[in-house]
Amino acid sequence: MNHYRLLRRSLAKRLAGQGVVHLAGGKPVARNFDVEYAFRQNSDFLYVTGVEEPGCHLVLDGSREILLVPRVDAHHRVWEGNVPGPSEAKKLFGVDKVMYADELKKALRGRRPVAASKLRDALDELRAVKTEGELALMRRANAVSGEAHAAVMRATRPGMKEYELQAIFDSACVKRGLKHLAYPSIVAAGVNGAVLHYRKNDAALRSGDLLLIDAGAELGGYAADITRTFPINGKFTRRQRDVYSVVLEAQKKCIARARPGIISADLHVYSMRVIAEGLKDLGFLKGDVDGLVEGGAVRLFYPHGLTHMLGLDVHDVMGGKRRVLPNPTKVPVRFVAKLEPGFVITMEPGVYFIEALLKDPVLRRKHKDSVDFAKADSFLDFGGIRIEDDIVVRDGPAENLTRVPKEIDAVEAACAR
Ligand SMILES: [Mn+2]
Repeated sequence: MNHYRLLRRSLAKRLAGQGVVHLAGGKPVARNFDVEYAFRQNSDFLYVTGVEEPGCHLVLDGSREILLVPRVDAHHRVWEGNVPGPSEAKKLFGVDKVMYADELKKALRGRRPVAASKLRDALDELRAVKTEGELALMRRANAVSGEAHAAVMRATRPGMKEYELQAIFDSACVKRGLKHLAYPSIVAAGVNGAVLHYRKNDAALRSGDLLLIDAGAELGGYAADITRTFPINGKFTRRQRDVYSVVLEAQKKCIARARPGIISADLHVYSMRVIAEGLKDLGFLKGDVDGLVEGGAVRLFYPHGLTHMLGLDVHDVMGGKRRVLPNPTKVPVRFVAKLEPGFVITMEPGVYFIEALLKDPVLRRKHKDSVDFAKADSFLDFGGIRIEDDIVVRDGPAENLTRVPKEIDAVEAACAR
């Protein structure tokens, strides 16, 4: 409870003298008659309350904190069971006062609300730097999600379907009390690994192929976002090992460089350089590394970002207007910020053999001197490799929240049966 009160105080302090803060919690969304989508609380509301019930409001007026909860009738209790009433909610959530949600007008009467843009920016600024209370939740979300990844590696056999692995992941999280995933799981065997947002998860697993799984659960709304790629039959082939080593090297080097003051976009370009060098050594790329990065040839194999913020949203707030920087690099990057202690970010380089890019006639012409397309074409059955960990930027080396095996020997051992 202290943890949420601390965050409410920080928010109120940041907006002192600018009016009253009103945050509305989420409302249930109808799926069809009498059925609602699984409720997920609004992230800003969750951030300062920890309240996972729908239909609530928070009013912060100076140091006074009012939580407003829905007024429920006997009919509601028959169907939904008990909902904490005012006195119970006051104790449960540690606020000064609890009112009913239908009294919102009364709670706000005569008070000037903070401008929406000011409130947005204050929340973006605060949410970017995680407190120790938040980090404790994120550590646990990662530990449980990591155990679920290990369970998937252990259980994977040729002949299974992707959705069976999805079920193993879900079940491992739910069994440990984490009932909600942070995002829909990507479970991609073989060529499906080259579809960046693959969601079908219904193909059969073939011996000799790789399995890419990008999945994470959330705790108190805080997300884990983890990707591993491993051999379906438990042993990497030579060419899988070669490409995997390039991605792993890029990931480890970027984690080692993720220190306060580093600009995230520069780190992304650095990851492109490491991958360009690796793909050059393997014969996919030709020419000097600067040209491969700036000319975009490496993006044919690594077409996504290296990192994003992680928190209550899996692609979390980017830190508020104060932190927005012009992109200092020549490559398009969405997340451009100077890293600060307390940022939680992902590190997720990848290499893919994507038919839509490698067979594009315009791209083939443009990059004909930089890419060995005959060699790349021979890998169109390969799929892709991504390795993603979640790290906390610290004054010293980053803290890695993700403990799932990723070294080649460790992955093979985790897959052993
Ligand atoms: Mn991610």
